[in-house]
Amino acid sequence: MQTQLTTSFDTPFEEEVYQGLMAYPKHLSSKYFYDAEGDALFQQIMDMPEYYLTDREFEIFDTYKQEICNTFSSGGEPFNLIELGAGDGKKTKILLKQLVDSGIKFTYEPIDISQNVLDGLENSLKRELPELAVATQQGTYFEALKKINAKDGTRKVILFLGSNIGNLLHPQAISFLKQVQGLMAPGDLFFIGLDQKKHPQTILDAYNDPTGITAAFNKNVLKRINTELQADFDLDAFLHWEVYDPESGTAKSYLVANSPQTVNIKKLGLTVGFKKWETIHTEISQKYDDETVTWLSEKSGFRITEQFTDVDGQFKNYLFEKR
Ligand code: AVJ
Repeated sequence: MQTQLTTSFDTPFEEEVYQGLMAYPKHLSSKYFYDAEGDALFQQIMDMPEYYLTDREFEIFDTYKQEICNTFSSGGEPFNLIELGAGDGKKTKILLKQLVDSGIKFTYEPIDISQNVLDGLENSLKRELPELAVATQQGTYFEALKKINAKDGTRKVILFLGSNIGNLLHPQAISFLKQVQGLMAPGDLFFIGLDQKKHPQTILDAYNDPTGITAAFNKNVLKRINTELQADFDLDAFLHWEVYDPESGTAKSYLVANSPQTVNIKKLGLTVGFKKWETIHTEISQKYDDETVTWLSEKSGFRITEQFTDVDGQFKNYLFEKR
């Protein structure tokens, strides 16, 4: 039973929580995992042995930094290096160092949903690469896109690493890529990292670690609802559950109620009932193959001009150009 007492929302978070918990089946967006605590948990995830994505992309950059940076600096004129969802920049720093060392003129513009993450990144860059020009921007990917000035004459190289686009279903990903494509001028580049289809168990292990870090990360959205919207979710009353469909390449995360319960969300004037085993779908992490990437690129007006992969073909970085 769900009671509605109020319908005015102060923030997109409030509105999305309201819509998601009133829906059947229930859902919440993974973009709300990332507050200071969620950022720290994702940092721990990237350090886990099971979460191979970060290590494989790091390996690709370490192996091909020269080739990658040569493609970015083609012609040698200055450019803006824009990164969507920059995070801690651990992998990007390999490329940044390479570009700085080669004397190429460029400005680094990291964009992230978390101001906390951006502050950390800016500080570490000041220490590690003091000569680098950095301009951070806080916002969602979609907000960030609006801030990228299509008419700015400076050449753009846009980075979208870490398989971050995997949080979007294909139609959303295509619409996003189309928007990026629309902001690009001829000669601009888009460099994207996409996790590849692989042994299903490897994927399940990456999203279902034995220490429970991923579970805590998944439940962080409930924790945020508790603190920011004055709610009383019992975090122990939900299981973290991961499934992977090897046909579609879609990994999905759920929170599953292990007992019947009622949750009050004061800020929304909302009471939400859960039946035993009722689910909240919280995240998708899409896995790709070359056919799918070619299809996505063509659908959104791009052409793949280069690709780089690790020795086992677990992860790939693709260079897209406007068609
Ligand atoms: C940051 C979206 C790439 O989906 O692999 C990690 C987030 N979720 N473990 C991913 C995540 C659970 C991650 N991305």
